[in-house]
Amino acid sequence: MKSTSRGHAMFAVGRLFRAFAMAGLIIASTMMARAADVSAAMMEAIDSGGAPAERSISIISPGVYKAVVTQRTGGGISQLFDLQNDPQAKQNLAFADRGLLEIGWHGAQYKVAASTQPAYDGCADWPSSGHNDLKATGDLQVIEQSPARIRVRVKSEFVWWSKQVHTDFTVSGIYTFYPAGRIISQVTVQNNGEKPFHWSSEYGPHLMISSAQTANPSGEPMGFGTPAHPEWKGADKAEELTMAYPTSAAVKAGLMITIPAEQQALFTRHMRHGPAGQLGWDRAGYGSNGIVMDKGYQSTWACMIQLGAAGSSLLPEFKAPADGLGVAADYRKPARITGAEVVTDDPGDFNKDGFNESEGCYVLKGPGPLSFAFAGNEGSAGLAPVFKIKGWTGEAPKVMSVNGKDMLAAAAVVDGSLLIELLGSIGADRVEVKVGK
Ligand SMILES: [Ca+2]
Repeated sequence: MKSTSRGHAMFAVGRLFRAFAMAGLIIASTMMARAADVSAAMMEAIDSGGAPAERSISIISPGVYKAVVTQRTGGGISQLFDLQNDPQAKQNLAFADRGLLEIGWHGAQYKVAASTQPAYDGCADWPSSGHNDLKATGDLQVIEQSPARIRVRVKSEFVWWSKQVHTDFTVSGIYTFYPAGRIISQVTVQNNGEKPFHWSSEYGPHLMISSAQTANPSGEPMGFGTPAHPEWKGADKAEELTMAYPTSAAVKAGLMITIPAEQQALFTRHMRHGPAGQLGWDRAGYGSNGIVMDKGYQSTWACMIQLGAAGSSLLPEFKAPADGLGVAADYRKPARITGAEVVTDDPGDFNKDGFNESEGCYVLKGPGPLSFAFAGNEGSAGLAPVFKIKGWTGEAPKVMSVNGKDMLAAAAVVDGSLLIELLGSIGADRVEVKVGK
C-alpha cells in the first residue's frame, strides 16, 4: 500500500478520538474499544417534525460535518457546516435560501421585462425558498438510518421564478450522506405536465454556496474552478469536477462536485453564475446544451459532493480544483474488485459494473467474512470507499483489514446487507481487503 500524508487517518477519526490519541491515554489493546465507540456514534439524523415550513432533517457526522435538509425549499440541503473548523456550526457553506445541490433556474426562453405571460416556460427552480411561499414544499422522508449512512428522499415540483408552480414537472432526489464528508444524490426529473420545458445551459448539478454576506464581509470567500480552468476562465467543456475552494483565510473548507463519466453525454459543459461577491451567493457545476423536456420526459442521474477540510485527519484539504482529482477518480473510475462476488444488477448501478453511482458504493455478495483484492484506477485517492455486501449474516465489524492492518470503519447491517465505509485513504494501489473475522 502506498503511504500517504494522510496515513495516520487510519485510526484517528473524530475530535474525541483524536483527543484521546494525542493525549496518549489509550494503548493498543484499548484502541479498538475506543474505535468502536466512535464508530457507533457515527451519523445521526434528527427530524424536527412540525409544519412544512418548519420541518427539517439534520444529518450529523460528529467532528466532520452537519447538513440540514429543509422542506420549505422543496428538499434542498439548506445548510452545510465543516465541523472540523467550525465546531459550533456558525458558518453555513450552502446558500440557505435554496440548497447546496441546485439543478437549474433559467430556461432557454428567458424573458422578464414587459412579459405579459403568466407562466411561460422560461424558468424552473429547485430548490428555492419559493417552494414554501407556493405550498410546493413536497415531501421529506428518512428512508435509511444507521451509523454507516443516512438516506433522505425528497419529492417536490419545480416552480417558476419562485412565483408559480410548474404542476406535474417534478423532481425527486435521494441523498445518501456518508460519515466521511460525502453526499451522493440520485435525482429524477419528470415532466408529466402538458407543456414542454426548454432548458438553457443551466440544467445540471451545481454547487450553490453562500458568499460574501455570510462568510467573509470583506470579499468573496470561495472561488469556483475546474482542473483545466482553476479560476473559471472558459470551462465550457465538461471536466472531472467543479470545485468551490477557499479564497480567504475565513474559510477552511472546500467542496467539489462530480458526475459519472458517462453522464457527460447529458451534462456536456460546465455552468457558473457568478460573480460571488455581489450577490451573497454563487453557483457552479455541470450544465447542458438546450435540453427539451417534453410531456412524459423522465431522467434519472446521480452526482457526488465531497467536503474537504483543512486540518482534518480524515478529509482531504481542497485549496485548488486539482486537489479533488483523486476523489473524482474514485467516483468516475471505480476500482476493480477480484476474489469476491460482485453484484452488477443493484438498482442505481447505471452501467452494471458493480459500483452503484446512485449510492456511491461497491456492491458485493456473501455471508461473510469476505476477502478480496481492491485495485484503484490510476490517480484515485482511495478515499473512504464504501461497500454494500448483500446476504451478510454476521455482525457489523468495527474495522476492516487492509493489507493485514486493521483500519477503522463505520458499519451497520441494514435489511440483510452490510454497509461499511472505510474511514481512511488507501490510494490507488492494489490492496488486500478483509471484512469480518
Ligand atoms: Ca456503475
